[in-house]
Amino acid sequence: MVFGGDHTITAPLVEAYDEPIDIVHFDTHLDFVDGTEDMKYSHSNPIKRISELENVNNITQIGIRGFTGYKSNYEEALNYGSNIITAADVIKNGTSWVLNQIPKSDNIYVKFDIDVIDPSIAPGTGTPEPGGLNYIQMKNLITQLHLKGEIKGINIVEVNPLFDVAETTFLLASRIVFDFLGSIF
Ligand SMILES: [Mn+2]
Repeated sequence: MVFGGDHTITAPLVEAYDEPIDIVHFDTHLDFVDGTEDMKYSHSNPIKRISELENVNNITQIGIRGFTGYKSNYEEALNYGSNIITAADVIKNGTSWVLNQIPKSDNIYVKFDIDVIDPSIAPGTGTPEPGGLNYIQMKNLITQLHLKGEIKGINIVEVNPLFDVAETTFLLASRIVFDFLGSIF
């Protein structure tokens, strides 16, 4: 379990595994911006970098929404074969449906960006977007992930205390960690 700040950190973390791995990615953003030669690794492209790794199989991206993505990145993620589940999909179809969309796996790596949660309860992050998941939806998803296969790791990113209100966001992030670990053990 690694607590990031900026989620640039996620691609090197996944690269460190020397076994096939499937990614479950909770985020507002696809993180599929390619970046430039002098900024190959940034907070906008960890999933793009992960998609280039030979040990990575399926990528499921959950909670996607908002104004900050480019159409070309969306198309690139689809062309790669990313399984994109929007926040609207989660709200419309429910968390059991979402869990059915995640393939069974021997090795699951979870990338958790706090901005997948609605900013009304998680304001302390750099790129908040309205229309996110609520706590119960997030809890249902995160505590049943282990039923899909062995959890190999989780990386929690983008909690920013400078933007937080009454410590709401970091308390929520730590609660999600407790829920997640509790469900596994
Ligand atoms: Mn994000």
